[in-house]
Amino acid sequence: MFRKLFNLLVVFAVISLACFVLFFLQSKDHFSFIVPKSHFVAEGNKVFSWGAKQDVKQAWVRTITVESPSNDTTQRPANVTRTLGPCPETPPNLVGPLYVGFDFRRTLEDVRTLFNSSLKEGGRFKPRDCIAEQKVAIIIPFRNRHEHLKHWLYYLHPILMRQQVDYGVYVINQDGDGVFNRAKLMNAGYIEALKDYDYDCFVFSDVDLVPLDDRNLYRCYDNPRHLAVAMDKFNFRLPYQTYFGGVCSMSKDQFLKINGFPNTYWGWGGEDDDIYKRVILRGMSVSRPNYVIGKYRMIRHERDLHNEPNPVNPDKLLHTRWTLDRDGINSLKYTVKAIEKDILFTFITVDIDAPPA
Ligand SMILES: [Mn+2]
Repeated sequence: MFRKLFNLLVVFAVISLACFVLFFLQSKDHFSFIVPKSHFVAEGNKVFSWGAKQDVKQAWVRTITVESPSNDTTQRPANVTRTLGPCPETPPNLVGPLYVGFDFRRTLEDVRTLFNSSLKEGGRFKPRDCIAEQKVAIIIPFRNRHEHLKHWLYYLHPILMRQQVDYGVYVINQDGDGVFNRAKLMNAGYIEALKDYDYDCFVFSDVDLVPLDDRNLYRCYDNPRHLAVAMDKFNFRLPYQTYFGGVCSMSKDQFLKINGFPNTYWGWGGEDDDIYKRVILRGMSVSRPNYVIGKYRMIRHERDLHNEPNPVNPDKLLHTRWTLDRDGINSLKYTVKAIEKDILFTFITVDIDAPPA
């Protein structure tokens, strides 16, 4: 009697063990509970362990070389000119939520090594297997934030590649120690990028903002778009409904419709609200991704030197309606001091005639 029961128990144990093993082998995804999700980094359409640095490096390279596997690259005979079709409406290799951690040991040289083979001088990229609908210039107003730029480049390049964007990265560096002017630098970036390539879409991004979801597409829409809707700094919410700071995109037409950005907001604050007002005053609305896709991580930092909140700026906002037509891209004056082409970005130093700090 006991023997029979024992045998039954053994058989049962073996069967459940087999089921258990089968269940795991069937779906690799179930392993993720063994290592917490946050220890994974999503790259390409695979998920790699963040552990060994060498592995990650290899992974990046592999992801880039297999861009857009939907096209039958293997079937194509060599030395035959390919006729490329338009890129699909939804990029096929997006992975969704991303792990973003800012590893201080990472160097710019590391980042260069990663993307050397996939980028062209000046931080330029084009999808290899299809023709992107838009040509996008990414404009980053900048001064003394090399530490942030390195992280931005590390995260954004692979995201933009997966998004199949035909893009270039322009870092607009304010020359000298005068008062900072974010909006004027972005205006200069618009003009300088157009000297380089026939861009029809512009994404203006702070150097310290990294998206946490690659479905947040860096492209232009029917209306000016605000991309940074859920920053960790603001508890993943909009600080206020009309907030337009951090990252936004505008087509060339939309940008010209609002006469570009104001040149007269020196120091911190106000310029983003002025831009929002320009958009509304010109009869457009603001498009946004949802709170899931629109998540961002901001690199923590101290307030910059010579970029103090300017008490004059809030008052200026009352006059946007009247200043819009004469303060903007049509009144912009600056001097280019240097243009340096890195493999990861184009670095343009401009003198914007800043008042002394
Ligand atoms: Mn910041």
